[in-house]
Amino acid sequence: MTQQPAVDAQPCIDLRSDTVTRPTEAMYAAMASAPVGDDVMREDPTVRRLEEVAAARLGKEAGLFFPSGTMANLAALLAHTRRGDEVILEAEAHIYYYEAGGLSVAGGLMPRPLPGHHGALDPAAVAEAIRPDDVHFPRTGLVCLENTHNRAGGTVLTAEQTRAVAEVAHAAGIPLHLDGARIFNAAIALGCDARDLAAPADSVMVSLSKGLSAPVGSLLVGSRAFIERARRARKLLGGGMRQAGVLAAAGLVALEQMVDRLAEDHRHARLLGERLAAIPGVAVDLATVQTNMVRFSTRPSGLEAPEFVARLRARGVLAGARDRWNIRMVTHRHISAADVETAAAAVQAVATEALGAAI
Ligand code: TLP
Repeated sequence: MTQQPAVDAQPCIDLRSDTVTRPTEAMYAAMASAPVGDDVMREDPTVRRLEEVAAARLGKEAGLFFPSGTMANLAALLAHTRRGDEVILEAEAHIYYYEAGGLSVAGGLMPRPLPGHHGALDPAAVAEAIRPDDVHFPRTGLVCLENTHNRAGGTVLTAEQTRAVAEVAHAAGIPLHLDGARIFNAAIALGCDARDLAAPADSVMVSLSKGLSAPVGSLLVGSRAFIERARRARKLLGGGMRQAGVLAAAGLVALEQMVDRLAEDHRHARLLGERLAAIPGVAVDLATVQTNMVRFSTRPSGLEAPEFVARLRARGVLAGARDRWNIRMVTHRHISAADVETAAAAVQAVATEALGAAI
């Protein structure tokens, strides 16, 4: 089934995000029969198994289950840093852009955003940004990377790019946190093991609730000592859950059954990108279409992104306005090749209408 009921009950193709994916039948079945216990007391066997499986899949010692990626990132920041520290991150990083300023509000941290290229940081620029030991300066406490990079359009960082930044940070005694909400998309796109992408980082956050289709949940993985600090931070943030095994059960299915199929989402995004590239009135940089996202500009049509999105919605296609002139579309398990063609036709119709009105 690819047609979704929209908020207003019209059938629609929902390309707003891969977070809209619903649990699979196997997930519902696993949730119904999951052995559970009190996870704050570390007595939920299903959560414990999920944490072990996730840590092993990313090559780390231990894992910790969270209700959201935002909370897992924030707990990682709290566990790595002290109040007043500076955090180096890419200027459009999710942690900086979309997490309600949690690093400053809850962590007392100062962001140091650096411009990136396709989401990648220049190791030399990171080296330059690390503060010398001087009473005037905040202490540089952490460097963050994001793979895949959401606002750059779902672009991937290679293991080499990650390692180059890690080496600069580690040389100064600073840890590296990787927001790997979609690290499995990156691994599939690069044809490598997710462990290779995670290896240079001291901690990694991975989401189960996006393309992997679990209803809820993200994990933080790292060394045993780090995870114990993050456990305290999770409690502080209100993320200590009780019989969370009902959620973790779906997460196990996500890791076991849903990773390889991400390749299909990537093929559909590519198809969508190619279709959009041929439409007068919109512009897409195909170099950024590397995983399951397509970002395109509506500027040539003269129609601003929020209005473009509203007109797409009237045609049964849901997308997200990223800023004044850019729209993001995300492919996922509920989007077929036929849906991609329908969505591209809707973009063409809206763009043609806008260009016609401009004459
Ligand atoms: N991203 C969401 C929105 O918040 C924008 C989306 O639709 O893409 N890191 C990255 C790289 C993310 O893309 C997201 C979610 C998160 C962290 C936060 O995860 P959640 O939504 O579980 O808090």
